[in-house]
Amino acid sequence: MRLSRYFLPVLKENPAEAQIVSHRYMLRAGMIKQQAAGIYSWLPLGYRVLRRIEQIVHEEQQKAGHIPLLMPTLQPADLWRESGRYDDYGEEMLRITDRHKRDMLYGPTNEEMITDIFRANVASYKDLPLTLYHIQWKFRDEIRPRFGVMRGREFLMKDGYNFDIDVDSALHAYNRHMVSYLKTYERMGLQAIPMRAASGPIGGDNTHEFLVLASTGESEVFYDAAITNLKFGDRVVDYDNRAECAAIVKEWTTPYARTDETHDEAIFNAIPEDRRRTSRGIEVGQIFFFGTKYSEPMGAFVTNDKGERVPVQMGSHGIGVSRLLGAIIEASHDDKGIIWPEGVTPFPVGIVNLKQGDAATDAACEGLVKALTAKGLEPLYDDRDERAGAKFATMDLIGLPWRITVGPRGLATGKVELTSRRTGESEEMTPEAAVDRIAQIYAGV
Ligand code: P5A
Repeated sequence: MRLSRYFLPVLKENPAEAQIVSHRYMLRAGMIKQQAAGIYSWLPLGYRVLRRIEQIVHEEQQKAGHIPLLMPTLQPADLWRESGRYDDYGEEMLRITDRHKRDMLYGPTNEEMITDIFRANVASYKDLPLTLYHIQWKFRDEIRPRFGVMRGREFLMKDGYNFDIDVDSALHAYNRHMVSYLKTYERMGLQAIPMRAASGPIGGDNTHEFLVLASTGESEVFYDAAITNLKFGDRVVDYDNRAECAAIVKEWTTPYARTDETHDEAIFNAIPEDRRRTSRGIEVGQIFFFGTKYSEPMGAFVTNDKGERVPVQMGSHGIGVSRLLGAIIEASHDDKGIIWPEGVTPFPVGIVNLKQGDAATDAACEGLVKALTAKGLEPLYDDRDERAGAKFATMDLIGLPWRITVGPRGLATGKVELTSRRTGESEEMTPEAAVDRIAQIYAGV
């Protein structure tokens, strides 16, 4: 992509309304534009990152055997009357009346709708286990939307729902979700710690939140420092293997880690003092097991192997897809801008032409664009007629993890410069070597 033809409306000044760094950088880097309190347009650069995050979520969900579908954003109120949540949900629910005076709502979550889909189509244990999920916009009329996409009113969520014949199978689905989430967040360059939490309006007793440690997080968290040493790495998981999934869950849930809602001072104080940590965290996901809370009142029953009709056991599992952009930036930035992890970067590499209009530098840049694109690594090429300083500042702000700088001085000896955004270290090499290095870096992502 040529920057001269792209739409990247960067801001020079710090927007006054942004209180935290991720919000500030998302506005300055031209990723989002606020349209109303807590409601944003996703400009091209932000949209690219959002799509990358979605793609990782899809890949990891499907590896776990979960099936994508798409439900609408608008829902009939009657479904929520069946579960009893229409009145309970309160002012966070955006209620709408259509032209026929039917009560509708903009879905804050989809437990009722998915239960309706299930009951209309599944009647036997033979069709279980089943986990369906979608990535769809939600609306919660938060009283204090703030911090940009972190606490929006309209936000993108991955929400998945498991249907199982008995409690053990449903707990396996819970474990499968925890395992797949650990892998998902690691691929985004994040450490998200599962913590015992409270279930709120979704229900059930068994629930974990996934928290990214950050001083700007809205939750207070307490944990044993030992948990921060755990890495998922490149384990290949057999998601049908209950013992294997349970063992991974045990590994991550044995060290103490809880939000303030479930924090227990006595257990916490039993951890050796040098490992006790109190911090703030950003909630990037939550998983729930709630059994028959929806299936029972909504009549989602199946016949079991004894021919009896039993309510299906359920859980639901969410990832804050749009919130993740903010969380990743909070966890990965410096005073010049964002530093995208390779897994989610909008472009794998930027190319800076130091002498636009010079035949040799232009040709070298075009050559790099071609070679990288041929390897599926579309670069962002800054071909604007701008000073080098301004080009570097833009690249630093938008945070591409790698930059190739092309100038007449280097080209005189056949070299370009490859720079890491994270370390700031640069290395001179031939354009071919730079392309190979970038390809090598992204081969493992
Ligand atoms: C699980 C999936 C649920 O809604 N029902 C379906 C369950 N869980 S949750 O914890 O309430 O939400 C899941 C994740 O969505 C993100 N999130 C938000 N992101 C941005 N702005 C908001 N206002 C907002 N509210 C929730 C969080 O990451 C949360 O973990």
